[in-house]
Amino acid sequence: MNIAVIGFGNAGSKIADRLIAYEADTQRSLCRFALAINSATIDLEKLTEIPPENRLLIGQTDERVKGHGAGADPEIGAEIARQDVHELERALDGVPIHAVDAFLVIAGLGGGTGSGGAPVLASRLREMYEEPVYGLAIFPSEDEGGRASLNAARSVQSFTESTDNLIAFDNDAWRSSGNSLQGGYERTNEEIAKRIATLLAAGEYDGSTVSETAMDSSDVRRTLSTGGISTIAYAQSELNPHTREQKGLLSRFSGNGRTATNGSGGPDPAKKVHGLVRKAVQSRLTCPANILSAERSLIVVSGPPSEFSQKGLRRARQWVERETSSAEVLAGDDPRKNADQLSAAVVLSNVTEVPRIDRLQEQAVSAQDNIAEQEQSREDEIRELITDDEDRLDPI
Ligand SMILES: Nc1nc2c(ncn2[C@@H]2O[C@H](COP(=O)(O)OP(=O)(O)OP(=O)(O)O)[C@@H](O)[C@H]2O)c(=O)[nH]1
Ligand SMILES: [Mg+2]
Repeated sequence: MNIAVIGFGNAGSKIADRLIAYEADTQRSLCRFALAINSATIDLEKLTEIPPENRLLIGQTDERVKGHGAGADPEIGAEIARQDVHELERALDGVPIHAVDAFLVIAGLGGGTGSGGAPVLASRLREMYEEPVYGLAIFPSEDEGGRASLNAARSVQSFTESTDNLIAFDNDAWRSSGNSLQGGYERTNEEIAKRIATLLAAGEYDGSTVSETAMDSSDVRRTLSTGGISTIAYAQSELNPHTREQKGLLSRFSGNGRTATNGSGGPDPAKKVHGLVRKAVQSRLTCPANILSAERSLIVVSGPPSEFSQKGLRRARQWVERETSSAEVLAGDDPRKNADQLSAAVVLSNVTEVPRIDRLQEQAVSAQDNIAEQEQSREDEIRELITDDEDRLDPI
């Protein structure tokens, strides 16, 4: 499908930027419009793909913000989104709505601007347009502390209600050890972009011969129309590693590099497709969840048509149906003649057992209690400090 992507806050904008880069790298056609919204000037300047005229700074006239962010306060994030709603609407004037099948609003939920603002924007989009509005929510990792959990647990309520489907990504499950946070995020954002692009770009062909089991973007819409929260499984396999290793550079010039797989003792294509889908579902999901709780699922197998197998796809579909006990599992191919990988994305839609959300809520409740307690005791301490011991003095 073709989408209008909107990144809200710093994480949201960076991931939208990365998605556009990934789309270009893999010659997909996905984002027909991109917008980055933030309350921090400096973060907007760092983007590389979204053009400057599509970067919107909000909250400039708000005393508490003034170009420096919402300070991890989602109330401020929501307020400035409401205050600047006309600027938001004006920025959306550029959306080529006839060419767009859906909106995707992306935000990290641990801070203020994205967690507060993204649900406000999503609600407005649903009022303004007929097209579905999907969200991509990034949960903070546990070591970011109570305030981030509190923001996320509150935001996930309004973000789920304001979207047609909220795709979840848990930073906690994807934390990389031993690397700088920034380096870690770059890799993580690439992984997010891969999964979103493989899933949502299905149905927009690059001119390859259309396979018989080609995915239609209406299948993606149908699967995501459940509402609730979704998670994405993904796996990829490089094409012809065997042939490449053996022939090295020569294969590039002999012209038979890629097509050699099937005829030259490579794995049976049906097995390969089926195996890849299994591997996807058994590896790390964007947000860990009990796959048995999914309402609907959809499998996209993306790569050169020569690697596809109807039999493999059918078996994979049956396997996912059994594993997830989803009432409905759709499956299709996404032909990309120039791809150097075969990849599979499986979206598990409306999963209702997501341990990370329960944990976020627990942390949020205790953070909220702590914050209230600390505020009270600080007030008491200030009063004690500025009043004399036996209360003999009066303030002026
Ligand atoms: N995956 C990923 N997560 C990120 C990235 N940057 C930040 N985060 C997460 O997103 C959350 C929100 O951070 P930001 O997006 O910087 O916050 P903001 O929406 O700009 O809000 P304020 O800075 O408070 O105005 C953090 O708590 C992190 O969990 C990123 O590049 N990738
Ligand atoms: Mg920020």
